Amino acid sequence: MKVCFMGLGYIGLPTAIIAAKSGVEVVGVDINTKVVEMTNAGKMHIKEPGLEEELQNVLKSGNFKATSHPEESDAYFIVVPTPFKGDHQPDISYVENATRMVIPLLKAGDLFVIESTSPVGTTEEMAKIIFDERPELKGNLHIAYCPERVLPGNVIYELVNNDRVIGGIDEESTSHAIEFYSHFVQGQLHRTNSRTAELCKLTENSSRDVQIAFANELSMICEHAGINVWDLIDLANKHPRVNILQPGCGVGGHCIAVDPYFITAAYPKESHIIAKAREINNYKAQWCAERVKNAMLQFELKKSRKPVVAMMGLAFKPNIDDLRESPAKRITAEVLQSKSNSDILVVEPNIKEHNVFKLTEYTEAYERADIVVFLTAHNEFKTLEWRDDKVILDFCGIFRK
Ligand code: SAJ
Repeated sequence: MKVCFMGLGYIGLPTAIIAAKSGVEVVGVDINTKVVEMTNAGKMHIKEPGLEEELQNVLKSGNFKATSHPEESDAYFIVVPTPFKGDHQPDISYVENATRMVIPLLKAGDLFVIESTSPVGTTEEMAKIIFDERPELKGNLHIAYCPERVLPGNVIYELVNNDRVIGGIDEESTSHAIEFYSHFVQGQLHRTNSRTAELCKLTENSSRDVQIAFANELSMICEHAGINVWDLIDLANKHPRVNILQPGCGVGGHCIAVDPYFITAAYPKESHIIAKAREINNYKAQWCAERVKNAMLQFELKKSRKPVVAMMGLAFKPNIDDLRESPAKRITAEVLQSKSNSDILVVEPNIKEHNVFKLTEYTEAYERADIVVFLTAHNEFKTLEWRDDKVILDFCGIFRK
């Protein structure tokens, strides 16, 4: 069996490698020639533990190669980004372009699967585009949607072990897609239709966004009430049916901060909580930035000099080097732009250098700063001792019990 993965990004590349490892012949396609060259040279263009070694193994086995153009195969997987454009409307042009690239190669009996996070109805829309161009394939092509669910940093394990939801445009399509995924997925493969599978992916990430918004709202209430939010949540979670997530400085990354808009854009009148959660999580970052600027002002009034401020963490979540849609980065940029002339030290232990921010080593920044702002709960920061001689704004629970 030969399969073609359209897109060698954060999900496409690992999935293509794991599929090749299971014995399938895999062609990985990317429009970025640099990605193709690096991949064929056995070098990862994304950071994911253990994956480079797996890439080198499948290259050696002859089961995998990267290229810029799709090749005739038995199955095609669309794993390209679905960003949003102005006013939070989903942009499915990458999915459509990748689909159009494979249309001339399709033959009767082939499998066509979309994995990219997509608005409800996208799979049916792509099926229509395919059958408009190739009407003779109607009834002879298996088309399905199967969203990925892996957590960056734990991708190899989760690709194999997570359950998956698979929805075809008809029963036979679902069965064919399930058969393919059973080559390398050990988790359960759950049957549904394509529209339910599409909304299921959006629902998973929106659910997490709503739950984080609840924690973030509590953190702002606690600030006013003079209550430690971490203690409060720990205590509330002692109830057998309560499980509150953790507050932070907002929600980042390219999934949870994006996917809920695919629901709110399509169902604006129905999606109240989902829309509000996005607002709250975005507002939390703004609120944190205001608190930092306020602390700087207070310091200056009290001490009659500008404070040295340490902004601890730029990544969108702990212990990774990914700055995409990061609230920590947004807050740091806003504090830097506040033109206070204070000395602002930027810290991110997971990256060596950055083209915008001059980075300072974390222990040095902690030592030098008058005001320390914890934005991302990296493990390194948890080794630091609380200091009474500093103003500490702990937005991510570094010093929680
Ligand atoms: N966050 C909090 N408080 C928490 C948990 C997370 O503030 O208690 C913040 C993080 O700091 C981060 C953001 O939420 O800024 C998102 O981080 P995450 O670890 O919750 O999720 P992602 O974006 O890395 O991956 C998510 C996962 N989805 C769910 O857990 C429902 C993953 O399984 C998906 O595959 C991925 O999105 C995706 O690609 O859609």
